[in-house]
Amino acid sequence: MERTFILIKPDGVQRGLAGQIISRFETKGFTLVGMKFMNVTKELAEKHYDVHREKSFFAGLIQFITSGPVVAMVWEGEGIVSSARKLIGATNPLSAEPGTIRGDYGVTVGRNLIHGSDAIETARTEIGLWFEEEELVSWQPTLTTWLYED
Ligand code: D4T
Repeated sequence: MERTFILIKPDGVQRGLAGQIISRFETKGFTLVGMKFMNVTKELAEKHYDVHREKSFFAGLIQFITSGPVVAMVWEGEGIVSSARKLIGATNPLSAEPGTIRGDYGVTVGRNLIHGSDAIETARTEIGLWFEEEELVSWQPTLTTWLYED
């Protein structure tokens, strides 16, 4: 089953939106397999956003991600990588559709609440960066037969 890495950023935590954001993934029918509440080191933040190292917003982004606790999660489900990106919405919350997390709760790109892996391969890399294998819990929700056909 496909997995993705989801991060509730410091603004999501500070604004008390963690529960509502988690709820979106639960009610969609996805399965939580890993979760931790943590501060992010500069080293981890820089590795996570390595592709943006040369961008003008990189320093501000690292400062923001390390500014307060985050909720790091791994979720599982059929087609979850692209589906999670749809639930999250466009990078700029003002362009994100109403009904998406960023569309409903955010107003600026530098405070866009949540991160989700953009591809299956990226998800694998990010899960490996943020979690040890033993921190992930493989389990079969009893609801599965009501979410998936045989
Ligand atoms: P993340 O990676 O946080 O899920 O965001 P996206 O995948 O939707 O968008 P991204 O990689 O292009 O941007 C990464 C991160 O940088 C912030 N950002 C982005 C910013 O502060 N200023 C900017 O101009 C851009 C483009 C927001 C998300």
